[in-house]
Amino acid sequence: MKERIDWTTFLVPYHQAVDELKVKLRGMRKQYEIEKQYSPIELVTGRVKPVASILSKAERKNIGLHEIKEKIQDIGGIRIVCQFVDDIYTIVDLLRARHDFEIIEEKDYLKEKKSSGYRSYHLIIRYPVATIHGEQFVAVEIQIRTLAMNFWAINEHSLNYKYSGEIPKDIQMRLKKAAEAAFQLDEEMAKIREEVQEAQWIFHKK
Ligand code: 0O2
Repeated sequence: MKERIDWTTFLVPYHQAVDELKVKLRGMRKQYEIEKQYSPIELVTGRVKPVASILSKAERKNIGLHEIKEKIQDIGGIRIVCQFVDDIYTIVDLLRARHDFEIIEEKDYLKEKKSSGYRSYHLIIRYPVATIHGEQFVAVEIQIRTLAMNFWAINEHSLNYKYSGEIPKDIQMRLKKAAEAAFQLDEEMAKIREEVQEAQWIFHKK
C-alpha cells in the first residue's frame, strides 16, 4: 500500500511548537528590556518547513515517509539572531538551563564552519506539545547566529535556491570571500563591543 501523510494534521504540533517557542524566546528579550539589561537576543523568527521542502529533503536523504517525523529534525525551525559572537554562547547556556524542553543534539558550526562558509550554532530540541490527543513531542531546530552570519546565510540560501543547489564556481568563490568578511566583521565588533553597547544604551535611554 502506498504511504500517505495528512500534512495538515501532521504539521499541527509543529506550528504549535514554533508559535509557543517564539512567544517564550521573545519573552526573554522583553524581560531583559524591562530589567534594563543588555539582551543577548536581538530577534527571534520561526517557521514550519513547507511540505515541498520536507519532501525534497526526504528524497535527498533517502528517508521514507514513515521516518520523516523521526529523521527530519528541522521541520519546526526557530532562529535567534544576536549582535555579538559571545551572545551565541550566552544564549546556548540560557537554553540549556530551561526545563520546558530537552536538548537532544548540538552542532557548533562556529568552531567548524561548513564548506560553504556557513556559520551558526544549531540545537535540536525535543519539545512537548499539549494536543487534544495528549502530549506529543516534536523536534525543533534552533539556529543561533549573529546579524553578520544571518546576512550571509540568507543571501547564500537564496542563491542556492536560484541555482537549485549548483551555485556557479565564481559565485561560490565570492560567497567564500563574503563569509570571511562577515567573520572579520564579527571579530572587529567583538573588539569594540563595550563601546557599541554603551552607545546603544545612551541612545536607548533618550
Ligand atoms: P531551510 O530552507 O533553511 O529549511 P543538511 O541540511 O543535509 O546539511 P541537516 O542534518 O539537515 O543537514 O542539518 P544542518 O546541517 O543542521 O542544516 C539544517 C539547516 O541549517 C538548513 O536547512 C539551513 O537552514 C541551515 N544550513 C545548513 N547549512 C547551510 C549552508 O551551507 N548555507 C545556508 N544558507 N544554510 C545552511 P535546509 O533544510 O537546508 O533549508
